[in-house]
Amino acid sequence: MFIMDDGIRLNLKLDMPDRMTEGKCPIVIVIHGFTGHMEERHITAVSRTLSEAGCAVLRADMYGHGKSGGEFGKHTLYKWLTNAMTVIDYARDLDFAADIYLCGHSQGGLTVMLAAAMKHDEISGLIPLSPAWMIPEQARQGIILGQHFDPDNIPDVIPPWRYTGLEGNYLRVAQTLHVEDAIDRYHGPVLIVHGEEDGDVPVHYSVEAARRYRSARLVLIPGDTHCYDYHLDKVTEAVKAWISEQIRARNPYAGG
Ligand code: FER
Repeated sequence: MFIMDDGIRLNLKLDMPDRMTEGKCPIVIVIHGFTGHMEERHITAVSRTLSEAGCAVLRADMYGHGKSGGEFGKHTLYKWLTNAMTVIDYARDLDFAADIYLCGHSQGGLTVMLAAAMKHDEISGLIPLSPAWMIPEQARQGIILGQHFDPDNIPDVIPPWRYTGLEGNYLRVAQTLHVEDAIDRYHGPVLIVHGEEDGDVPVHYSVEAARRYRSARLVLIPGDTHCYDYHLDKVTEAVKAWISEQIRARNPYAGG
């Protein structure tokens, strides 16, 4: 289904939980990474696990990605953030939605970290998966996707690499974001999962984020990559255990 975000069409997919009691359930918004989309293997696996654990799951394609509107080359983190806020508002207005959780992978993990800070009063828990929260810091240092650029003279189009056509405005926006402030503004429970052999986002960023959040659990997956090529089952296991604890903690008298 599609919803509109100020003229941009956002592709959403809602899956209801396997079991539902009393007509209400938690809802988890799940956001893919840079160049990703909602049907990627790791996104669908985590979403499925959340449904099995009793959550409604709302997957969303962000601006310039998947089946949503906008051009890839014109996407920025500001656009993804306003998209995320629109999706959160949509979820909040669903009549079966109880608590709202956010989950995102990589650049989607960064997005949900920032969105949770903005909507800290509405978000019951946060699941950044291998979050790429170094993007703003590296944009200030002059690094993107492992390539160097002059951070004070940003080109109109980011020098060609694996992905073509990404405009310099992506970097100008990223340079303004300060993720530490966002971490400090969110006090709810957090689960961070990261593969120890991640070649795209170094694992130490998650160690640092988990230390900085007021209430975080960190699950590191030995031998695994950025998109969990080897141990996706360990990711879903960690997510299932954590979300079940959150649901139980918030509904102490519920059965099951
Ligand atoms: C970068 C490192 C990682 C970057 C993006 C990522 C755009 C994100 C990857 C992902 O979302 O999977 O320098 O710059």
